[in-house]
Amino acid sequence: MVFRKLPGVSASGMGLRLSQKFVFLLFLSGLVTLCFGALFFLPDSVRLKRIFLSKTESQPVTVGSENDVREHLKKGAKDPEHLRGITSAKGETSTKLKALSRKPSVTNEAKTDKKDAGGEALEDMTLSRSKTESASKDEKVTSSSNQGANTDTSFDYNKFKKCLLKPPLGIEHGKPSDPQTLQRREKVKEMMKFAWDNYKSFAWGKNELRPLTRNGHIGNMFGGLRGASIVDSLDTLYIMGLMDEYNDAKEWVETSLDLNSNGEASLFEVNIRYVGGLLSAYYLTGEEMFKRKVMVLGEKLLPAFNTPTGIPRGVINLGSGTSWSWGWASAGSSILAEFGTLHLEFVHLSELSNNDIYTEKVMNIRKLLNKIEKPHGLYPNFLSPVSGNWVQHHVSIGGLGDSFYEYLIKSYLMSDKTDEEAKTMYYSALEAIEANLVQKSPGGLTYMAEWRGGILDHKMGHLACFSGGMVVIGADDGAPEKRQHYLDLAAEITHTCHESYSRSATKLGPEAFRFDGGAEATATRLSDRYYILRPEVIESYMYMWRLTHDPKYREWGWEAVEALEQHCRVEAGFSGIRDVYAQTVSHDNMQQSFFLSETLKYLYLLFSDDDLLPLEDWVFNTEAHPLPVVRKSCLQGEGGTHDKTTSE
Ligand code: DMJ
Repeated sequence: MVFRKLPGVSASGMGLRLSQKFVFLLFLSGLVTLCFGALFFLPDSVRLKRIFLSKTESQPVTVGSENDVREHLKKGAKDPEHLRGITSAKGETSTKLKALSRKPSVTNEAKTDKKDAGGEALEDMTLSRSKTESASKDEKVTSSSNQGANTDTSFDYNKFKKCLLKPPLGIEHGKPSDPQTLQRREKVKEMMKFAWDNYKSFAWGKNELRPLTRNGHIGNMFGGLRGASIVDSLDTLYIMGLMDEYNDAKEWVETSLDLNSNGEASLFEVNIRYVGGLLSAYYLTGEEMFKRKVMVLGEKLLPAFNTPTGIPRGVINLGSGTSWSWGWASAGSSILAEFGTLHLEFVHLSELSNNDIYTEKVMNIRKLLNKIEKPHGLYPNFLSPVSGNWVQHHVSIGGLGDSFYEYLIKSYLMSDKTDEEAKTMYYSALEAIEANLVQKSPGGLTYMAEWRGGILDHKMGHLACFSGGMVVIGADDGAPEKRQHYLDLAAEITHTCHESYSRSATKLGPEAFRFDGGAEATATRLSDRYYILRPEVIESYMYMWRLTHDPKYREWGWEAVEALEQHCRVEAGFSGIRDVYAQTVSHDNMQQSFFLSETLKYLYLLFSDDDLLPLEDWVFNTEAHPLPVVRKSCLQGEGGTHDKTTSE
């Protein structure tokens, strides 16, 4: 539009007539309104939108991506398919959570949305404050969102011990009688000591060890909490009888684990590693300090559930209690494997505190998942915590979905087989998985494909290899006529996962392997070739060994030990590798904390007798922290089901 000054006509300083100026201003304000309104329709990943609308509340956001947080952060720029705008791997360059996500103010959202959704948000906020004094100044709950969960810490540990069927550490700490197995077990113990000693020397108090550069890594998954490797190692050190190391770890937790952090944490990661690690340490040792710590931490996680549906968001600020969804998660959604992997720990938080709030939180998730319509009986990976609806139809037994299924069967087992709802949900989910995802390759390998709105992606992630173990621990409790079928399925999946290891040059398995374009259990993409000391394949060997005693599982476990020693052991610890198919490996400079809590623990159990943490009494959380079966009637009654034929 061109404005010209007309002779003899009064005009403004800009040379416009009043009416022209008015029309121009009208046009301008219309344009501004239009642009601002358009912001609401932009995907949440658009930076402009985050700048202008960063504090907006209940509007679902739209950010496309797949795979779980761990996977996103790990894959980082390596794999564009998995990533929109996230640049680092867990254990590699740090990623700023703020850049990934938006932060709705939970408090306001809870207030505004409760009526519509019938959620529990407001109830949470009106709970009385904690009656329990914190154990130390470190443990003072400073969060404004303190919801008064710590009500009663008078859990009777002695009674709990009497309700176990067997001594946790067996007759002789599970020492195998066969000399070769014993020697192998000793080797695993030496690996643990080596990994621990190096962590202690170079990264003490940090979250993980960087073994090449000999320093510590903090990362951004734990909201400012430190010592992830220490908390993750407590039970492994204890069951291996590494008592000096265990005592160092315990002392650090007591004196230096500061729970008053104010950072942004993954609810899932803090739960499985810190809550799980502290719970196990308490149940195994009876040290009250672990219980006090875990109660304080558990309470700090509660505000994440203050959403219209009660489905927690993925990220929580441990100080303020503010929570929000991962920036990469589709449409502000929560992730199935994250909100579906809280049940075991939260039930135990209720047990220890005598406060049902934790159980209520996870039962509410269960209720919603049970009720919601499922495409072909399958559970998609993304769910809106605002509407309670699925956001995308991507189903996977690997990243994003995995431990949700694991926690269904384990909830049943941990309830002393009383949680019928979990049982029904697990076996129906497994039926749907078998009907839609389980495939046989041309070469005869059974695998679990991924499902995208009805279309199969013939890929199996390393993470999905836990499912051999999951299927075998549930084999006995399904329909009797299916028992053998489940045993066979578990064996076939474990065999496929072993193939993914044995077909590589290093005899370690890639992050993901495919069954298309001529591939059979091998990675076809460069970005899928790495191995980060993951436990899932070894986890399945351990369960398969316990439930079948087929010696091949111990042999396969030993192959993994040799490969780890040859390719992952470096001068100052263990490191992941970038390409399992390369003859000469390149290390990623990260000793993951789950290597100490899971990989080495499962190997140690594989070479131990079955009475070390007997499966009748213990269920492992998804980070391999053992949690006891809850025998309600025994705990509430006289107690005492202890098998007297065995000794402590
Ligand atoms: C662990 O942190 C847990 O096992 C989790 O469930 C997924 N995988 C990593 C290790 O691979």
